[in-house]
Order: sequence, then structure tokens, then C-alpha cells
Amino acid sequence: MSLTLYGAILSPYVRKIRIQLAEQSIPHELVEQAPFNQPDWYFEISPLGRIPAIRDGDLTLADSGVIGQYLQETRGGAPMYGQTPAEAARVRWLEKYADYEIGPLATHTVFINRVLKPVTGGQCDDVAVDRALQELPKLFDYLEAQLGDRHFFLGEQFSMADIAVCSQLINLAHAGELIDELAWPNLSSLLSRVSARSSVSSLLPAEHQLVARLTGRV
Ligand SMILES: N[C@@H](CCC(=O)N[C@@H](CS)C(=O)NCC(=O)O)C(=O)O
Repeated sequence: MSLTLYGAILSPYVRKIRIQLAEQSIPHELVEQAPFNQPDWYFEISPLGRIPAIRDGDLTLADSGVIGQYLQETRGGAPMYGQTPAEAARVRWLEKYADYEIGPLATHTVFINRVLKPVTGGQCDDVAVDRALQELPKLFDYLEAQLGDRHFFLGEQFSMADIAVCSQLINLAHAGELIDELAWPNLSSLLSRVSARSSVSSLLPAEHQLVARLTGRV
């Protein structure tokens, strides 16, 4: 059955799914869909108009958390949600933490204000960005402790927890905020390790080019 992913490459939620698709070698087509000015038909696939969404034969699904789990259950491949119910629960918790605690600050505030707003004729809300940058450290402290000196959040096994957290950190980096390796050495080396995986490194050059174009850094 042919699989179509709808989304834009700078969305951390779309990136989560693109990384999973690459990790699990799942054939698919990416159809560009921006998170604004969506055509009417798109709301039938994604009722809230958000990206990512997928079409898999007759089935349509929205939300990266839902899509990731569905792909794991239908396509299998490398286990992205651990091997036991306890591991799966830990991965889902950390995925939620990344998507719903880090995401509103890192992506919806810092990245959108610094990278996207100026392009769409808006103004960067510096006060909101500063507030978000003050709130992020305590969230990083938690992740730093959860990771400890392990390779990945599940130990040796790469999972959706690593993907979701690093996907947010990549948007922060696109917005000019690199994670401080002295304050959060474990998190910083996780990001380096994850970025070096071919499933991620193959995506980043196009993202960097687009960010450079959007921010006028070229
Ligand atoms: N929980 C959702 C969040 C998706 C999301 O917020 N996507 C943003 C782009 S990064 C979007 O589509 N925003 C447009 C909107 O909210 O109308 C997921 O994991 O897929």
C-alpha cells in the first residue's frame, strides 16, 4: 500500500516521522504541505489543519504521535517504542514531554518568532522568545537527568524518545540557540549522536539551506 506523508521539512513533528520512516526503511512519498493556507481537502486528512498527516491507502491520520505508533504497528522494522510495555511507556512519556513541553517553547515560540515570523511579514516577539529561553533550562535539566550517561534514553536502543527530543533541539538550533554542552553535556552529546545517524544527517542539509534562505543568512 502506498504511503504519503504531508508536511513541511522544518516542522519538528514532520521531522519525527521522516526520521522514523528512514530508520525503518519505509517507502513513502513526501507531499509538501505548509502549516498555513491549507486547502479545504487537507482538513479531511488533518481535521485541525496541522502537519504532519499521512494517507495510507484508504486510511488518513494526523498527529506525529499517532502516526509514529501506527507505522510501528503496521510496518514494524526497528523498534522505535522499545521492547517491553515499560519501555514503550517511557518512550511515550518522553515523546509527550518533547512535543508538549519543549515544543511550545522551542518551536512554537523561539523558532517561529525568529525564523518564520519575519518571512511572513510579522515581527519577532523578543519578550516571548526571552521568556521561553528562560523556561527551557529547567526542562533540559529533567532530560539531562533522565538520560544520564546512557547512549540513548532507553540505553543502547535508539527510540522515538531520542527522535522527539532531538527534533525539538534541531529547531532550536535553526533559530540560533545551540544547547550548552557545559550545562547539559549528556543532552548535547545525544544531539550530536542522533544528528550523525544517516536517517537524520540525510535530512539536515536541505533544512539548513531553507533556514539560510528564510533568514537571509545566504
Ligand atoms: N501534536 C501535533 C503537533 C503538530 C503541529 O503543531 N504542527 C504545526 C507545525 S510545526 C502546525 O501544523 N501548525 C499549524 C496549526 O496549528 O494550525 C503533532 O505531533 O503532529
